Amino acid sequence: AAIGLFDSGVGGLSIMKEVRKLLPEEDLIYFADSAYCPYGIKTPEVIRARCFSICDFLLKEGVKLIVVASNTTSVAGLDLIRKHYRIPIVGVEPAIKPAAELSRNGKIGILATGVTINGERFSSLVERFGSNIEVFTQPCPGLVELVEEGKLDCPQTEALLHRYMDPMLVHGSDTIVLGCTHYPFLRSLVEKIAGPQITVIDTGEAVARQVSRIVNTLNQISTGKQGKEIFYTSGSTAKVTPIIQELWQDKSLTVKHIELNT
Ligand code: DGN
Repeated sequence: AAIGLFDSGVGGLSIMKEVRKLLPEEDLIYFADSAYCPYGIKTPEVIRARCFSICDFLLKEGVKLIVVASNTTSVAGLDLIRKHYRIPIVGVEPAIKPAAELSRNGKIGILATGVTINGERFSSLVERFGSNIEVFTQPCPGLVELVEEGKLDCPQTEALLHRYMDPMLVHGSDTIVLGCTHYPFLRSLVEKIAGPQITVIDTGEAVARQVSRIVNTLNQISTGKQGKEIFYTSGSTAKVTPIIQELWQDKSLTVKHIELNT
């Protein structure tokens, strides 16, 4: 059985890359809900309804584990879908704990979507791990859309990132958290703006380790074969295919369109 991952768009591929590194033999099914992207401007009710439709679909495809490869979606729907389904469901959250441990001056900056930052899950994370440090949070409208368009390294993206990062740099943050799964694809620009003294972190590897631990407890016999990837989108394949090909670094991969009603 495969592992299913989903996001509002292509951002969750940053998590899937790390999962692939740790679990080369697993089949991976990715669902990009591009017709509903970005989730950041949707109501929690809409996001939850999408979660149920997508999880139902992934279960029909026979997955044994689902990764909610989006911070925004984890805030809005993770608890609910965990109660509803029997298979293990892994969510993602901004790496506040590792950032607090890494920071030398006790100041960290967090880039994420508004839904993530305003969520209860986020404030409890800050309370748990950020009580001794100064946390500068910055919602970043527009960044997800730029990644969806494949504008990973262009003046427009750089200018917007500057606008979002400058205040936290002035604040003196020495550690910056990429709190949205789309942002690791902007890592080189973020690092360029931040400069060499600043540490930039994301959660991909930690999530992949957790997925790997769970998969190992499901004790299935290893196949010894390279796992396959299957990509689906609810949006236009003509638009989504080139960007998934670029981010997954495989110009020959195909993306299937699937309409999921809520
Ligand atoms: N990739 C999602 C996240 O990690 O929050 C954001 C997606 C969105 O549509 N806002």
